[in-house]
This record gives sequence, structure tokens and C-alpha cells, in this order.
Amino acid sequence: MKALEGVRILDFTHVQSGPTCTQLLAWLGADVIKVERPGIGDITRGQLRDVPDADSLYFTMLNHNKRSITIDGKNPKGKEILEGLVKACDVMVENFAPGALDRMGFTWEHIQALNPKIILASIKGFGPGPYEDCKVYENVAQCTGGSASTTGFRDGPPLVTGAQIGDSGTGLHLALGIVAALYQRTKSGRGQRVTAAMQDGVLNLCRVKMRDQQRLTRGPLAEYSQHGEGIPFGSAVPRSGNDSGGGQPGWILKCKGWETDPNAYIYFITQAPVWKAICDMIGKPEWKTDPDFATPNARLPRLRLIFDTIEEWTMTKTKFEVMDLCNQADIPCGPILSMEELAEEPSLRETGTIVEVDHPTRGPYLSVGNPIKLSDSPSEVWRSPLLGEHTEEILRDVLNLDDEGVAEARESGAIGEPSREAAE
Ligand code: CAO
Repeated sequence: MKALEGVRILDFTHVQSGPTCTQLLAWLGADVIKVERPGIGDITRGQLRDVPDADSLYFTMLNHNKRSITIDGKNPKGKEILEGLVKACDVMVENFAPGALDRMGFTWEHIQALNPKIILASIKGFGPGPYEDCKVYENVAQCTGGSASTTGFRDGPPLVTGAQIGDSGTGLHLALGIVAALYQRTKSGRGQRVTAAMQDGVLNLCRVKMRDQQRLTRGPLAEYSQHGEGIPFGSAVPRSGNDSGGGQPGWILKCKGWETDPNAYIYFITQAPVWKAICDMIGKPEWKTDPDFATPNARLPRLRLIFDTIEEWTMTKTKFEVMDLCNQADIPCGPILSMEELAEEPSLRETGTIVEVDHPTRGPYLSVGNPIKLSDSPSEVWRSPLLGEHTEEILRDVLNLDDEGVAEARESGAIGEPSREAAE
């Protein structure tokens, strides 16, 4: 059995943030019913397509283990079907633009009246306040949640990151809220609303930068390399390049081959407890006792010199050789791994973090599996559904419609026509 077996989710999500949340819940064992617009579906099915006429990787990699039903929520019969699903589900998840669900007639009051035990979980760009009505995509959240202003180099513009902290990060936050609400319901017997705003989710992930904002009012941030370089701080937390966000200074250093390989680098942390091992490894044993280098505080204003010196050593070795040598001495470091290297990493394949999935119209593709491992609820990864692939199955199994009921739904235009692939 799976952790969330028996939990049925009405998945009204699209694009990335909501689908990452419901995909996680599906991997944990929930029955996730993805509702899509007839003939159109989640817009990502057709975005960034690499195989003509096949669902994009954008869609397939975010919608594993779900069933797809097409329903026109603005058609009266479609609304009736949706109401039936609200009654039959434990959780409804949505990430429409603010107001869209209400305009479709599904206000929280109406949803609660239909099913007082249901949990309604929503992602929006912003919480209540001046921007609550705005549509939001990933990079808007990164910029408004404090990530962009603190990412990049001091002398460059703000930067967005490759990690989708606004979308996938908020999906993760919402999934936790849903599981907590399901747990509370076992005692209260009631559903509730769960909301996660993307700005809040990003800010939560940038917590250490808010820490630094407050520390800045009491003096310079000594662990930022700009301090060692004698550059004064302004009133807001600056971009800190590759400085470590914690109390142990770190930086990205070149390794052998950096001239031609854009990823021949390693992140190197000068952790205080292993400082002596670092000095021996890089051929600077005198730094172990030199008062300018022997203590963490003495080192802070000299970090540039220290990392330049370590880099002279790392440049003589590949990133994997540096990793091996450092690990033998317990020195924390990490090679910069490209997506190409990660895709081929055997240990990630073995744990199911990277999986190969087959798909009827696009063939085999690689995906990222469930990063959360439960010993009693292992995740299996099934391909994403074709548009409307399970429409009839869901009408029959979940709503108990017979042939006549399905035909009536079809004729009313509520569920559209079966898609060519799904019909095949
Ligand atoms: N049946 C009938 N209508 C449907 C439907 C269905 N099955 N599914 C969607 N629709 C309708 C909606 O009701 C809405 O109609 P109205 O505007 O007439 O009320 C319409 O489709 C468009 O929905 P939308 O406004 O949510 O979609 P969009 O493409 O314009 O905006 C996005 C996309 C992501 C910017 C917006 O949904 C949003 O801000 N969501 C909240 C924040 C979020 O999750 N952002 C991250 C997305 S991932 O990068």
C-alpha cells in the first residue's frame, strides 16, 4: 500500500506550480484526476515541443501518475460533472489566475456546501495585498520573493536561478499544507482551505537572506567576500556571487579543463574543523599556525587570497579528483555537475531519482522521479496521461455513470470529443 492510498484528488492545476504538487501526491499514492479543457488541455502539452504532435517534455515530466479527464467547466453539464467530482474527492487543487475559479462558479462557499470535508488547495502569485489579483510566472516570483536581488555578482544585474523555486518550490509547500490538512481532518472531520503564494514560498526559501538583512543593521556581513575586499555595504543585502550562505566560507573554483569545459569547476568549502587538512592538501602547511590564517576570524578578510591559492591547486586536477581527495580528508566540496552528467549518473538511476519512462506517442524519455523516499511507500513512475485518456473511465468509476450517462455528457459538449491518441 502507498502512503496516500485512498485519497482522491481533483487536480484543476496547469503549467508548473500546481502540477508539481499533485504529481508529488500521486507519487505518494493518491488517485489524481487531472481536469483539462476539452480539445486544448494543459497549455504545456503543446509548449516547447521536441517531437511533433506528441505531448511536450514540459507536460510529461510534470504530470506522471495522473489520470486525465476533459471537462468544460463553463458548460452547464460540465459544471454538474465537476460538482459530482467535488463531492467524490478529498482534495481539490488549483492554480488558476485569481478569480478564475469563482468565475466558473466554484467559490469556496459553494465547494464547501457540496462537500464539507473537502480540502481546497490553491497557489496564487501573491497573498492578500496590493498584488493579489496579478498573474504570476516563475521568474516574477523569484524577483518579488527576494531571490533575484540576492543572486548574481555584486557588479552585475539581479539574476534568476535555474532552480524553479517559484513554481516547483511553491508546489512543494502546497503539498505539505495538503498533507497536514488531511491529517487534521482525521481529528476535526472538516476540510479547510490551504493557500500558498509564490512570493511567500520564494521568500521562505530565501530565509537566510532576511537573516542577513537584519544582521546588516548591526554591522558589515563579514563572511561576504565584499567585506574582505574592503567594499562597503549599502542598506540592503547585496548579491553575494558564489559566497556560501552559511557560516563556513565557500566559493566555486576552476578545475583542470575549465578553459574548454564550462562545468569543470568545484564548490569548495573552507570548513573550520578541517582547515589544517586543507592547508596540508594545497601545500600551505605554514597557514596552520600563521596568525593571519589560523583562525576563522583571521581568515575572513583574506578569503579572496585563500580561494585563489586553493584554486591554483584545484586547477591541477579534475573536479572528480578534487572531490575524491577532499572527501578522504573530510573536506566538504561538490563538483559542478551538468544536466548531461546527471542524466547519466548510475546512482541516481538506481534510486529512481532519474527514471526512463515510455510514452505511446513520444517514445522513451528521461524524467526526474520522486526525490522523497518513503521506506514503506516506494514510488513508481507511470507516464503522464494523454488528453482525456481516462474521461469515460472516471465518469463510470467515480461518478457511476452508465452508457447513457456518458453518451449524454458527450452530446452536451461537456466533455468534448475523445482525442485521437486517447481513442486509439
Ligand atoms: N473549463 C473551462 N474553462 C477553463 C478550464 C476548463 N476545464 N480550465 C481553465 N479554464 C479557463 C479559466 O476558467 C479561465 O477563464 P476566465 O479567465 O474566463 O475566467 C481561463 O481558462 C484561463 O485561466 P488562467 O487565467 O488561470 O490561465 P492563463 O493562461 O491566462 O494564466 C497563469 C496562467 C499561470 C499566469 C495563471 O493561471 C496564474 O497566475 N496562476 C496562479 C499563479 C501560478 O500558479 N503561477 C505559476 C504557473 S507555472 O509557471
